[in-house]
Amino acid sequence: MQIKLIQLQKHGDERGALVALEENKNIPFPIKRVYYLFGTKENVRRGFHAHKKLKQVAIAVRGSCRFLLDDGKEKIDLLLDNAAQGLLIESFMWREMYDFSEDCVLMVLADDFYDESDYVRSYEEFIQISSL
Ligand code: T46
Repeated sequence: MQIKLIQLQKHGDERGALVALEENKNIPFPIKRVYYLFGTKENVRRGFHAHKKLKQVAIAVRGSCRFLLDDGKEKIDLLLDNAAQGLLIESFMWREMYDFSEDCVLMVLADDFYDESDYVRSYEEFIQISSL
């Protein structure tokens, strides 16, 4: 499985750093929604779903967390701990997020609005569909 980590250009100077996110440029889709997770409690694991169509880019803009990505054949576990790095999560990828640092702010850019019918929340169903 190929995982794409997007290296975001960091504009830094003596004042600090700035990263710009632009649709269809460094973010490879039109951005329709942005949400962020923060204040995640210790030992919490989130996600446990795949999306039928949705594509997203996740950025740990502060702190760190781990992602488990599973395409139904292979699992990849990675650490997000760099505000200048975006993890591209393609559609039909099972994801779990865990090991959130206390200060973690995980920002996610999505190519569509929130739609519960796009979620596959049963792992058995995910494996069944991904093996078709
Ligand atoms: C994903 C991972 C990385 C909304 O009302 N609007 C939204 O845009 C989102 C994302 C969620 N919600 C509501 C639905 C639930 O009542 O917020 C609540 C928590 O959502 P959920 O349990 O789906 O959160 P996670 O952390 O398991 O998953 C989220 C995203 O839902 C998902 O698309 O890929 O973060």
